[in-house]
Amino acid sequence: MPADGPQMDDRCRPWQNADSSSIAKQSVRMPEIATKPRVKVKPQTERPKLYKVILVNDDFTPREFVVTVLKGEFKLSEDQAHRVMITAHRHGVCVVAVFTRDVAETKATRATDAGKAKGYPLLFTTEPEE
Ligand code: TYC
Repeated sequence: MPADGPQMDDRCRPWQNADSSSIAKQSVRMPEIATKPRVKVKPQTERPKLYKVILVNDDFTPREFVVTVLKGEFKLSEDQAHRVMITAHRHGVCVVAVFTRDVAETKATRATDAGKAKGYPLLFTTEPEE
């Protein structure tokens, strides 16, 4: 072994290879322009996905109780709550409102549980917006 320590074999230094036609030499050349500068700025905040809370009709829950739950849990006015209730009653379902996933699921569960506590089959579900 030489006095100044171990030596690299010439094959480990392709940039010093005497053969100028070798692919090895070309592959280590730095590009003249490394990267194109980014012009458009990516928005730093992405809008969260939204979820619909859906009121499902049934034959047993009293209309006025549905209205009370809609006013209490979803902060609808008497008029808004009555319209949502009557739409579900006539069509089977009605979208109550849209929220982020956590809020939608929490409100749907609380509203469904309010019916359950009174022995009613009242049901609120959630589904992602398109
Ligand atoms: N259909 C119920 C009745 O006639 C009232 C009702 C409306 C229940 C909407 C649930 O999501 C509902 N008493």
